[in-house]
Amino acid sequence: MTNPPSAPRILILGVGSSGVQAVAHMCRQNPTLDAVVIDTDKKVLEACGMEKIIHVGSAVTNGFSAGGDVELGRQSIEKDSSNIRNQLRQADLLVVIAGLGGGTGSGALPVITRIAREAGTLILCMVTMPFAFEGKPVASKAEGALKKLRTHADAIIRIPNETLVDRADSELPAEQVFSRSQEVMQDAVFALWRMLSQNGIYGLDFACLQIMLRNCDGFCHFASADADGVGRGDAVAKGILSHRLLKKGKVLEIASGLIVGLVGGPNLKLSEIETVMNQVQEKIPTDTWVNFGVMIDPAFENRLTAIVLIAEQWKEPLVDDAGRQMGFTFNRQLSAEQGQLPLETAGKGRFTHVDPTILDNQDLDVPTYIRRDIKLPR
Ligand SMILES: Nc1nc2c(ncn2[C@@H]2O[C@H](COP(=O)(O)OP(=O)(O)OP(=O)(O)O)[C@@H](O)[C@H]2O)c(=O)[nH]1
Ligand SMILES: [Mg+2]
Repeated sequence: MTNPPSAPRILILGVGSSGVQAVAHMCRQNPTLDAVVIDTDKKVLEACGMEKIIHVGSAVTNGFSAGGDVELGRQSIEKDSSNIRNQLRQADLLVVIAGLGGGTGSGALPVITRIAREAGTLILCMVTMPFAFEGKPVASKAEGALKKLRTHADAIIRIPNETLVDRADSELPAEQVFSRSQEVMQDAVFALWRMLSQNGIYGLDFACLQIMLRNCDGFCHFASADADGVGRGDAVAKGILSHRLLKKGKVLEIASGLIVGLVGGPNLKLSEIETVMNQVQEKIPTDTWVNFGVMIDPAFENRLTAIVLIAEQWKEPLVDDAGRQMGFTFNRQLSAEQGQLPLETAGKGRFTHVDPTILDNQDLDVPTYIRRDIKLPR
């Protein structure tokens, strides 16, 4: 699954122990995926079987996990940020995968997304939110990280662990339930790769994705449905409209942007494409930005798969890294123009009384984008 030369480079980053495991699982299914895993926990990295691993924070956690401490997770990644920056150099799209609620993933993700934004990379985060049984402190750590992520990520797909289980599932082996989030993320990653790197008969490309993600300024939702044989168009549409991850179709009603990718065999009919698209279109607001693509894959024979990526509107104000509210307002009309992050100079905090680093009459302690008055796009 390496990206063809003309295709955008998609880099998958697994962060923190569950992020490492999810990405290692994907790479076992498809070893050519371009992926790197990052953790504070040496044991997890050594056991994951991945080729590209980055161990962070050896001076902070001594090779152990961050033990649920978000601040230790943040410090660990800050100390090794140059390594991360190097990895991001050639990526057009960064897909960051983590479980929020622990120390490493929750502390590192806001830093990683900041670095990626500075590099101009399009950033999609896919994160699981804790089970209710993990308790309130874990939930609030995850929510805190999510708020910070919003500053720099172009889009975030949240997968609440709770939505992956029905009460009727409580007798299932835990391992089976836990691995469901890995499967959801894997479906989304493989679908994205297919959409962006294969030529369809009706195309979707990186620019479509970029326009939607850069303008959506909100949470995204992903779902896929699959059917075989006669009536497959109708079955796929019903699968999407009743999908658990789309809150049984309710998410479609608040979509501000929607991408639909259909993959079928050589006998895919126009009427089947219409069946899926019409049923989905009936559920979304009339001003939703919609784009779709169709791909023919001989291996699909009588099968039809639909994947949908839905951008939801943000309802809450943006906050910066320090948790302060920012004045960015969302323009619902999707356009190819980028907005700007309304960043202001923050105080130097505990470094207020430290001598500045002056070179060529410039204070290097002031971030470059402020010194040079560079507007950061979002
Ligand atoms: N669905 C699912 N979620 C998991 C699994 N393991 C962990 N999580 C979730 O991910 C969150 C973070 O856990 P980890 O990834 O282990 O934490 P970490 O980022 O490595 O942080 P530290 O271990 O504190 O350094 C947990 O609170 C869980 O909600 C798993 O196997 N399946
Ligand atoms: Mg861990």
